Amino acid sequence: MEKTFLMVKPDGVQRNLIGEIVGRFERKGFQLVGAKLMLISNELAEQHYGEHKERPFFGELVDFITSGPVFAMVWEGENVIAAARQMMGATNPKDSQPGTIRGDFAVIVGKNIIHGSDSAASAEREIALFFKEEELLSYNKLINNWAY
Ligand code: RTP
Ligand code: MG
Repeated sequence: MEKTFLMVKPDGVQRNLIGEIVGRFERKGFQLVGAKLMLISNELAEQHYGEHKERPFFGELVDFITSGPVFAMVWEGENVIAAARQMMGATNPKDSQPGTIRGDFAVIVGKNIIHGSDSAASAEREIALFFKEEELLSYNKLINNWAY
C-alpha cells in the first residue's frame, strides 16, 4: 500500500493543530502507521530540504523547521501521496483553497503548518530519513473491535 511522509511544522504544533490535522487524515480514511514528536537537527533539516539548498529562503526554512518540535508521521492508503497534497492545499496560503489545511489555518508561505511528500520518490526518501523500519507498523483495524 502507498505511504507518504507528513509533518506538522513547528507553527502547527505551537498553534495546537496536531489533533485537527491527524483527525482530517483519519476521517478521510487513511491509516497512521508511524508518528513521533521530535526536534529536527540542522543536519536533518538540510538533508530534508536539500532540493532547496540554492534558494534564497533556504536559511530561513532551516531555522524555522528546527525552531521547535514537529510531529512527524507516516500515513498509508490508496493514492495517499497526491491526496495528502490536495488536502494540504497550495504551498502559499494566499493561493490555497478554503477547506484545505493551509487554506483554513495559514496566512504566509514561510509558516504553512504542514509538510507532505510531493512524489513517490520523495516519500520513500523522506520516510527513510525520519523513521527506522521498526517504527512503522502494519496492522488491520478490522480484526479487533475495541469499542466493545
Ligand atoms: P513542503 O516541502 O514544506 O511540504 O512544501 P511544498 O512542497 O508545498 O513547497 P516547496 O516548494 O517544497 O517549499 C518548501 C517550503 O519552503 C517554504 N518556502 N518559502 N519564501 C518563499 O518564497 C518560500 N517558498 C517556499 C515554504 O514554507 C514551503 O513549504
Ligand atoms: Mg516540498
